[in-house]
Amino acid sequence: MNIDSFETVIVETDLLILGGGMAACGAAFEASHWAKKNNQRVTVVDKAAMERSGAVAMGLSAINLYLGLSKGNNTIEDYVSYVKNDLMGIARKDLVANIARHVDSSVHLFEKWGLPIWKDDEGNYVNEGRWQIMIHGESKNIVSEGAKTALKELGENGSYYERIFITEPVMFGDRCVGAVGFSVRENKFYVFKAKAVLDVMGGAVHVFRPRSVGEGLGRSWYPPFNSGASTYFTLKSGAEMTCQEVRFVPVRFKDSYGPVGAWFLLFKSKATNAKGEDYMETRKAELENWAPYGTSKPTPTNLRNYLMLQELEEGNGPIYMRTDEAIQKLVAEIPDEKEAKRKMKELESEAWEDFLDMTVSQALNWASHNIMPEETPSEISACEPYFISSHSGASGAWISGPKDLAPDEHHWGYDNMTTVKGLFAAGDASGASSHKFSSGSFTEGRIAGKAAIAFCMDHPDPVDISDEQIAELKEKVLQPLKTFEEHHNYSNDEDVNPNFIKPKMFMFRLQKIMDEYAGGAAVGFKTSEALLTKGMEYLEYMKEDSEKLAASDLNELMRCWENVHRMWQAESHIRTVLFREETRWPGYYFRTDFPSMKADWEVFANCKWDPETGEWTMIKREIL
Ligand code: SFD
Ligand code: AMP
Repeated sequence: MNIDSFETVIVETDLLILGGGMAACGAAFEASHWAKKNNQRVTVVDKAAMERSGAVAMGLSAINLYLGLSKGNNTIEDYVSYVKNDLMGIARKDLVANIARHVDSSVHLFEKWGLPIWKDDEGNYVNEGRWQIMIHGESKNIVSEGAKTALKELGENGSYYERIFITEPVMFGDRCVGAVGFSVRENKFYVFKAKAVLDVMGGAVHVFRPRSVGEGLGRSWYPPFNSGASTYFTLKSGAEMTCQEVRFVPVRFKDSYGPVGAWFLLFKSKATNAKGEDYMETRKAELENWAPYGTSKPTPTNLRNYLMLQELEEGNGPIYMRTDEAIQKLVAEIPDEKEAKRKMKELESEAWEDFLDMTVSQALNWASHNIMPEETPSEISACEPYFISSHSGASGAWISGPKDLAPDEHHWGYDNMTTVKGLFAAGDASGASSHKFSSGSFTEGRIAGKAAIAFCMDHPDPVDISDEQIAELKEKVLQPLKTFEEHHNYSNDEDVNPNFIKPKMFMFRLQKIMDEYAGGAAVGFKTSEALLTKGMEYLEYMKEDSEKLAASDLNELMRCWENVHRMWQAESHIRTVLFREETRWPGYYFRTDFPSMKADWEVFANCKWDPETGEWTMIKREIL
């Protein structure tokens, strides 16, 4: 592919929203409202089609954040302490409270737009758990339609671009003034000029070696197409990051990655070892070692994992989700035989719908193994680590909180602005505000979208990006195509060539390093300074070899950049796990050289990369 054939497309806007997922749709909806009032332009850019992009591409079976404030079911303080406890004390109260106070209105919006939410006989939402309500799957179609409609109502001031892969931030001194990327369908290089940029490109998957292999390769819980673009974008702009060590290791139905929440919360199911013992009971003494968080209810997600890992280490696997016992128990509670039969039918369909709504491959796994959940338990296991701050992880950008809730140290002008002027973040791209899920990410996008429009109005001057800057970035972004073009005839197999490395091979090597040295699934999530330092050594070679990535077409060009983004996520993770000299989230990772929690590490571990010097700085930030 001849890179000279690439046209350069320049798009000017006011607010540039990078990503087309839940947070992006919230931002597009809210920002369009304020942009209309103030004659501002809003542009959304997604690497895929918004109806089917991001983590909610397959649909969801529940909305995992709804407080029911108007009904007095819960208070914002309840939710803040729940999140702080689940993350072993490490959370920004101001950010979590800001999302919690607005999220119910977003859910009501989804319902108004047509999302079918389960209702009981009195018309109340059916709760899966204290914070979670059940839905019938197709939320992303409905939410993206709402966002696109809002943009259309802006007329020519509203636009969205799909199938554009964003790679780099564009800086003007200490301010972010845009982004560059390329079409994954045509030979076009895109330059977006903007007064404010909102990074909402999701989390990172496949940084660690996945459990799935061969015919199952690519199967994961969080989507493989969220590849760390958010982290790379904010790091490269020089923004401060937080909680890069706080990965999320979800426990899932084995091999097909089906979620467990509905089984534990709605069906009240138990998980046991192969002998049928409930390890959350038999091992609860261990939780004392992680007080006060370990002894609070519910038990933090990582500690639920940890007790299960101890069972496996002692050879008591496999671990089973007792779907059979759960359903039979619910049916046994109904004395009337006819009513009990009707309930059994209802529970069977709810059990299958849970996965057909969200993780179809789990339903396929059951079908292909002749598993009837009401008769046969299913194996569950801890997956490979993910970087997703909207669930029970916390990694993302360090952002400004709301003036009325944040301590002075945590507010610097505009809600959700990073430490880089004009650059905002939300959803999985912003850190230390866990358990926001689809509804909370949408809501945080709304908060950031409104604040970013205010920033645009306070900075009315058009931004400029020089032709030299554009030429330099175009050269860099398209380099893998040039490398392939120059060398692919050297050998008779396009994938084996001493002059370059193909993206898939590059990814396999990165995943191997992270799995073996940074505490992946293969080593029981254990690591130490010695292992991490060795891992960093190998990452240095990866950085050198990334200069030799080769792409035979646009799809491989995207794969090249996805893996460069993953490599940066990997580095910020290793550096921060090294920096935090304690073990705070056993079940996510365990430092064998610092096997317990320490009071002097009850802080945020932040990091920063300096675009001028290429130096990394590690920073401790107080929990306020
Ligand atoms: O229970 C670029 N999530 C669930 N949330 C719920 O509320 N209920 C559930 O039931 C949930 N379950 C669940 C969930 C996720 C997954 C994968 C499964 C099951 C199987 C979590 C939510 O999905 C999650 O919290 C939000 O979606 C996070 O929102 P956001 O906006 O931070 O991320 P996104 O939606 O993935 O969007 C990212 C967008 O960025 C685009 N993108 N665009 C341009 N250039 C690039 N380089 C880009 N890189 C990425 C993507 O295309 C996407 O549009 S349960 O199991 O947790
Ligand atoms: P998951 O299916 O693991 O993605 O979880 C979905 C929702 O249920 C999230 O809000 C989890 O925090 C919650 N959840 C899952 N398992 C449990 C459990 N054992 N106890 C309490 N909450 C849980």
